[in-house]
Amino acid sequence: MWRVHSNRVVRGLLYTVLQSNNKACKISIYPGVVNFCTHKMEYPTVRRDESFVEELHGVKVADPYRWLEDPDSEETKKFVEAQNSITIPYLESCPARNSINETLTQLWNYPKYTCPFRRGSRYFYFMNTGLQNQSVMYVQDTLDDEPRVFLDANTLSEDGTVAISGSAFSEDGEIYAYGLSRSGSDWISIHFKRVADGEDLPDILEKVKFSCISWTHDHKGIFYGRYIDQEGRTDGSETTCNENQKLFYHRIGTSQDDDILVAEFPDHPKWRIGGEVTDCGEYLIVTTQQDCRDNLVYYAPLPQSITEKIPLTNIIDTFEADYEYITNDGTVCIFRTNKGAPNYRLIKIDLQDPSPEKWVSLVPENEKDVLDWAACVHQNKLVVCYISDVKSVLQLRNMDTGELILTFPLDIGTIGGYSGKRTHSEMFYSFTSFLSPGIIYHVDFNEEPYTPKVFREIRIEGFDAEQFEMKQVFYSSKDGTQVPMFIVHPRSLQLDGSSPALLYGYGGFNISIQPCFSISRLVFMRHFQGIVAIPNIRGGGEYGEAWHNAGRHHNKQNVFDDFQCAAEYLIQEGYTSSKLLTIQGGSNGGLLVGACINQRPELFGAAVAQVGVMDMLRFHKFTIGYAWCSDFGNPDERQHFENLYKLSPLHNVRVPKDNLQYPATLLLTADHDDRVVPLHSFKFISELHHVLGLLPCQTNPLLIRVDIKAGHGGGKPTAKIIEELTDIYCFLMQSLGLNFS
Ligand code: X98
Repeated sequence: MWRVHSNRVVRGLLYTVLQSNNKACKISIYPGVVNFCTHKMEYPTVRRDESFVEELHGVKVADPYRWLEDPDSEETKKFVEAQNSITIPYLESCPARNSINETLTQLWNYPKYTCPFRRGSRYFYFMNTGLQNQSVMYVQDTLDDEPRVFLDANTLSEDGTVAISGSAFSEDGEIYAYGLSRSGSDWISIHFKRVADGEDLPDILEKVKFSCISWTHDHKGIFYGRYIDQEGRTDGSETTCNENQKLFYHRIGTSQDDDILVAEFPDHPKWRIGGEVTDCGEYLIVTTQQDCRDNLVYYAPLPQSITEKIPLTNIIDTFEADYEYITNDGTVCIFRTNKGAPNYRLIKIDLQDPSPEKWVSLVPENEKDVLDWAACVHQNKLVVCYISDVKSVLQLRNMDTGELILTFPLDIGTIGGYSGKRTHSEMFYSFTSFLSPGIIYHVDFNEEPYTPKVFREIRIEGFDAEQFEMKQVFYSSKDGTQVPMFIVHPRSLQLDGSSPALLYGYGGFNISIQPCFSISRLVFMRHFQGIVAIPNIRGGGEYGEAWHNAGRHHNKQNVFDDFQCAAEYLIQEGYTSSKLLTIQGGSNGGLLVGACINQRPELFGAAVAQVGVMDMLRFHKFTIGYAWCSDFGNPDERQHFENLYKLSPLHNVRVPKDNLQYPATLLLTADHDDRVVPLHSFKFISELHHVLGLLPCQTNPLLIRVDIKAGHGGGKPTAKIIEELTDIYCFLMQSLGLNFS
C-alpha cells in the first residue's frame, strides 16, 4: 500500500515522496515522472565519452567524464540537477529528519565567544548568540563596559552567505580592514571600517585571494595579494588556475587602480606572496611559497612613503623549510622554522647578516613535542604552544634567552585561540576539548605570579561531560607504526560491537587534528548511542615533519593504511562492527575516504566524503591545486604519476570480489568550492555509478549532494551547517538502519 509521505518543493524542485508499509519509497521528481526505489537506487544516466583517452607517461588513461570539468555547460548543470533529484528525496524521506534537525538546532543554540583582543585603546571579540549565521563582532572600551555591535556580517546578506575572511586593524586601532567572502569562495573583497563611528570607507579592493593584510605603522595603507591578471569570473564558481599573484600597497582614500605594485615574481607564476610589516614598523618581510610547505624570505626597510616597487633583499633562497616571522628587535628577527629541526624551533636571524652560520638558536627543537606556534607578549615574553602526543602544552618563555618561565596548567585538549601583543601587558587564550565547549583564560602580566584566570566559560544547557568517556589509545598500523587515536563515547555504552561508530580522518599537509568540541559529534554519541574515533594518521603534523613526510608523496599509502587499521582496531576491540562503521573526511580527508572505500569496501558500512580531491591525475590543473604537489606529488612527473594512478579514487573503482559491495557513500560538494573544485566529486560519483550502480548486490546507496551558494567550508552560515549535518545523519540513519532516540 503506497501513501504520500510528503509533497513539497525542496531546494527548487518539486518532489512527491511515496512510502509503502514496508518502508520502501518511490520518488516522483517531476509531476508524471516516477522513480521506483525499493531495495536499490536507480541512478541517473551519465554520458560517458569512451573516446576520450590520453597517453600519460606512456600509459593510456581514459577520462570519460572530462566534459564534467566545465562548470558552465548545460550538460553539467543538468547532471547536478539529476544527481540532486535522487539524493534530496532520499535524505528528505528519513522518518527522523525533523527530530534530527530539531536536536541539532536546539543543541547548537548556545552562546559562543572568541578570545577578546585589544587593538588601539579598545577590545573586540566575536560572539554568536547560538544560531546566528555569522558571528557578530563587538567592541568595548574596557572589559567591563557594555559591548556595542561593531560589525554584523548577518546584515550583509539575507541568507548569511557573506562572511568575514581575513582582517587587520591599523596600528592605532582606528581602521579595520576586513575581507568579505561570498558563497564560501576563497575570493575576497577587502573593505575598510572607521572604528570611531563605525562608518565604512569607500575603498574596496577586488580580485584578492590567499592574501595577507598588513598595515604600515603610519596607518595609511595595507599590503595585500591580488590576482590582477585573473580573467573571466572570479566568484569561486570558476576552475581557472590562480597564477601571478602580486603584492600591492593600497593607500586609504585612493582608487584600487592606483595601488602600488610592491613585489612580483613574473618568472614564478605559481608563487603566493605574503607581506608582513615587522612589529617595529620599520621593515617589510616578504615570504613566497609555491606549494603547501617551504618558503623563501625577503626583507626591505620600509620607505617613508610607498610610491613604487620596493627593492627586496633575499635572506632565505632555497625552498627547503618553513620560516615564519614572530617578532624582531631592530634587525634581529625571531623565526619559527623546521630547518634542521623537524619538530620546529625558534631562531634569531640578523637581517644584516642572515647567513645560517650566524643564526642563534633561541628555543631549540624538542625531541618529542612539536613547537606549533609562538607569539610575543608583554615586551619580552614569548608564548610558545607545543603539541605533545596531540595535546596542547602552553608555555611562557623569556624572549631574550628562550628560557622557560612557566607552563600554564591545561587539561587534555587544545589551545583553540590566543590574543596578545608585545605592546600589551595581558593575554587571552581559549581551551577546548572533546568534552569542553570552551574556556577563555586571561593573564595579567602586571600581577605576579602569572596566574591565568577564567575570563569566560562556555556552558551548554543539558550537556554533562561526566556522561561521556574520552581516551587516547595507540594502535599498530600495517607497518607496525604506533598511531594515536582519541575515542569518545557515552559512558553507558556496552562495548560489544553493536554500537555505530564515526571514524574521522584527515592525514595530510602537516595539519594536526587536535581535540575540539563538536555539537554534531555530541549528537552522534547521544542520539545514535555512537562512538566517535579520531586517529592522528600520518601526513599530519602531530609529530612534526617526520610524521608529515611519512604520509606524503610515495608514502601517501601509509595514510590510508593507518585509517584502515584504525577501523580494524575499533572492530577488534569491540567498539563497533564493519556494518555500523562510518568513515568521514573532508578535502584531503575526502581523498582519504575515497581511497579507502576503493581499497577496503567491505570494511565500512558507510562513507561520507566532503569536498574531496578525487582525480589525482588532474588536481593540479584547477585553481590552487598545483600547490598540493608538495603532498601529493606532481602528476606531470612520471614517478609521481605512477604512484597517483594507483591511489586516485577516480581511477580505482572496481567491482568488489565475492559479491561484496561498496559502503553506503555520500559525496558532498558545492557550486562555489574553488579550493577543491566540485568536478572531483562529479567525476567520482559518475564512475561509482558506472561500475557499481547496476550490480544487484550493490544495495547500499551511492549519492552526491551538491550544495548551492556554498564553498569549501570556511564561513559557512550556521543554517547551512545544520542543514548539511541533518542530511549526513539522515543518510547514515537510512543507509545503516540506525535508531535516533
Ligand atoms: C591550501 O591550499 C592553502 C591555500 N592558501 C594559501 C595561502 N593563503 C590562504 C589563505 C586562505 C585560504 C587558503 C590559503 O596557500 C597562502 C598565501 C600566501 C603564501 C602562502 C600561502 N591548503 C591545502 C588545501 O586546502 C591544505 C591546507 C591549506 N587542500 C585542499 C589540500 C588538498 C585539498
